[in-house]
Amino acid sequence: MTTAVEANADGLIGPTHSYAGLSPGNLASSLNGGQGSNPRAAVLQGLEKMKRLADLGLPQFVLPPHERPDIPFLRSLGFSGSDARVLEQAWKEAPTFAAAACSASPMWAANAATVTPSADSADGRVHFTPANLHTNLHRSLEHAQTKRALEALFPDPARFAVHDALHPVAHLADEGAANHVRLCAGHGEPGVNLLVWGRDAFAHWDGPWPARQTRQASEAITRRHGAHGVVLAQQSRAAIAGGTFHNDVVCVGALETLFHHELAFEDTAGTHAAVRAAATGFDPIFVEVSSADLPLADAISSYLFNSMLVSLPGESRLTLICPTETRDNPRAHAVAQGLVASNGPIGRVEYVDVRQSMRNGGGPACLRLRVVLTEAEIDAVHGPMRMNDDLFGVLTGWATRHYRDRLAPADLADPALLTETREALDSLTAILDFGDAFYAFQRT
Ligand code: SUG
Repeated sequence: MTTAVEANADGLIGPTHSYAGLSPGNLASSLNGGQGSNPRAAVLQGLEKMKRLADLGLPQFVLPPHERPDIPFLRSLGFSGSDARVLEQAWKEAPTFAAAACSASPMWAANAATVTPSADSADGRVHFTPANLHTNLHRSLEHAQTKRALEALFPDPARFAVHDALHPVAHLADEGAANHVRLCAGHGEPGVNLLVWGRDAFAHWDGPWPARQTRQASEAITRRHGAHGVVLAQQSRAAIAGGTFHNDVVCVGALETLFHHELAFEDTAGTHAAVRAAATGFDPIFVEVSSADLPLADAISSYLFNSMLVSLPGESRLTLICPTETRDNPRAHAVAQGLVASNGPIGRVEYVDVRQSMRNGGGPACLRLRVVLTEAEIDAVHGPMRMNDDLFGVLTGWATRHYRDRLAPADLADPALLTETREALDSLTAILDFGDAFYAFQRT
């Protein structure tokens, strides 16, 4: 039996972090659209969370922000001249595209890719498919740079396979690991890969909000990864209608435990049965929270389930790492306390402050990509991207130097922000040892 651990790779929040109301069906994004943001507080909150996980004994990696505003994208729309002029003209003539080009959305690394660990893949490598994020314009700009970042972090093709995103078309709309939960007896043992899809690519979709993941995308990913232990389940239509734009808003799992809201799946009994049937060497434990105990609206506003469920070294029960919004919601807090008191699989609940991200619908679970790695695989990862006390200190100083502590929506059009962002990213590539051709602006 191989031993392995569940590492996390978090998206470092970028200097253009803002609230632009870009994601219909994500209630926090719509509610806070147009408000001012604090990119410096945002990145520091993200860094604190990464440090906390590293201190708890789990390998933690950093994924770099993308280049924003995305000038190459705006040029592809026909804007020309200097970069400053491209930005100015785009904001004047096509403000929706300009706003999309400025979003710091790559911070939500749960949407970076779907990952199949080596214990579950046909060729014994760890497989990654960057998500095409086809449903939202601003997010569809991410996958090529995400692939570059994953190749930087996982450079050895003998151990890691970083695929292209699926063909970017509505039939294959894919949102990555936000709709994937892996259950297992131990991280290094074969697992059950539960993939949750929102709509069938060839059926009419008439929900009030987009269903972002197609069944066909999930199938294609597991096929190209040669993934074993696959269970496909339909996300409940009611959950999507209520604002569950990804399954990870109402469901999280770790080891044998699947923790979810009553309304997570269209067919809960069928999903449980299929997970049980696919599990080899363990009995899955389902911890289901009823709508009576926690109405869906509270589950979404408190983000109880958008938490990190982790197995910490030396602890027999799991720890749930929730956003402070969970503690602030009396019903969600009562459920969290009940879990700990119950003698069930979750023995501890901790809280982290990621308020800046939360206001765009991104909780602790959204900010991280889980990657199960063996010791040998960890040794093959690009070391400078691993969080430790030194990197935490360096990145905290870097963010404090380069990030604004206030950003109004109109500031996104400021050409000085473009210059500041590039300076920050240029210095980041030196810190993370990427060479000087990682970003498009460095290659031109
Ligand atoms: O895709 N919000 C992101 C939040 C992603 C959360 N991820 C997971 N649940 N895994 C989204 O909706 C809002 C950007 C804005 O409106 O400015 C945004 O993209």
